Amino acid sequence: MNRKNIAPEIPATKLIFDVDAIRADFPILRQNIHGKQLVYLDNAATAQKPERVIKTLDNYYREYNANIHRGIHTLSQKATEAYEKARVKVQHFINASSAKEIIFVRGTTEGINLVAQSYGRTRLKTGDEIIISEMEHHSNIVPWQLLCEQTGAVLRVIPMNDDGELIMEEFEKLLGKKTRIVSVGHISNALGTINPIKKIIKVAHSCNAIVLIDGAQSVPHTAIDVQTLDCDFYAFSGHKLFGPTGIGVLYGKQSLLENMPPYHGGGDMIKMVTFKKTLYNDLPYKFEAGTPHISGVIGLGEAIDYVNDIGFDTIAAYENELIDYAIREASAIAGLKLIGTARDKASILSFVMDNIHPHDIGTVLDHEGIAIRTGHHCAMPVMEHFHVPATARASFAFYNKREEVDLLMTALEKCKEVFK
Ligand code: C6P
Repeated sequence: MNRKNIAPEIPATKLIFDVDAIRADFPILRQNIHGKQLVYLDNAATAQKPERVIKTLDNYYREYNANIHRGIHTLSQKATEAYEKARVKVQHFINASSAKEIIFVRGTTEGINLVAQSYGRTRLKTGDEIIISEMEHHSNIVPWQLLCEQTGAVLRVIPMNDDGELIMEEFEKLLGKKTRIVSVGHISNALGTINPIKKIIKVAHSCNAIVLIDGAQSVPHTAIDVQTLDCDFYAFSGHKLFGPTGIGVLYGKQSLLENMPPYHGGGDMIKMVTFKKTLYNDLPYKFEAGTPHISGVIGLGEAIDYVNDIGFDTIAAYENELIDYAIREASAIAGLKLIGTARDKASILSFVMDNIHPHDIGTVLDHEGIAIRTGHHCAMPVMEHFHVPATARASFAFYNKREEVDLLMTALEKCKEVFK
């Protein structure tokens, strides 16, 4: 059966920017894997880094590596200035009202744990309720389970339908006087679903619950305005946003952060220490104990400049076309079932194939030079919902091309041949 006869043609008319020029910014993409041109479709796990970011890191270590907020010497001042400049870039990137609301953490995971332990542990008591959803990443499940064990709070879960969309009526039924925290993902890493977070935040606030948004999968694809959203906390990771690994951001409303105790103790988060009493530093330093990931922060700032230069209107328009194309092409492969068919969907194509384990798909694809992720994607409850042990997941960035989608589809047909 010829797929091309089935898949409706989508004209590549609106391809807005020069994707080849963009690809030239990413040196890692210029390599062969098993003798084939690399097709990198594992962007939801981590995105590749543009030359600018790599050069910024290189420059930092060559020219002004020093500890920050401590030294009177020139290098330390230079490093401190670059670090704090990056904080302001992040502030503007998500439209926070103050740089004090930007806390540098290791990633989304640490951001969520910080809120659970600092906000949650000091406020929640037995019988209070925390609402998450069935499609959360483990990073947005386990920290709340730990908090429940510590406080006696109860975890409630918004169910999803078989397209992988949250059932909003069920969410509203779960909400009540006992709800203290609602924590949901903006975009599901296992399904690609874009959740209606603005509505979730509004409804949760009407019950006086605070809302944390896990933005790990959304920041690379869509502009974020935390003030318009009115979320209380927003967490994301730098490495999915074309920046370094080991650095991430927790945004929190200043009024909340001011009243939260430190998460970690150590250097830089204090004003004064005696054995009797310690005075904590002001925001945001109260939450940044110890020497931070200085190069990571500076590199993240450069990554933000890079995506801003392309612009989210352009990115979203291009990526929407690409995912639509990928969905239509994949739907035309007999024996392939998409997992996650929400109406609002971002750049993630999760699927299973008849009689072929996802890990085998991943292995065959790797031999074709195509990198995808296979497994439960740290979202085991999603796998349980769809009664699958794992899925194969191709995830796209703005440097991916239709030709790469075509190569993926050809390789999937090859998988069928290999395992028939
Ligand atoms: N998802 C994926 O392949 P960290 O590891 O802290 O940078 O991000 C954790 C995280 C939290 N929430 C969501 C929605 C995520 O997708 C992730 C990371 C990767 O899907 C690695 S498991």
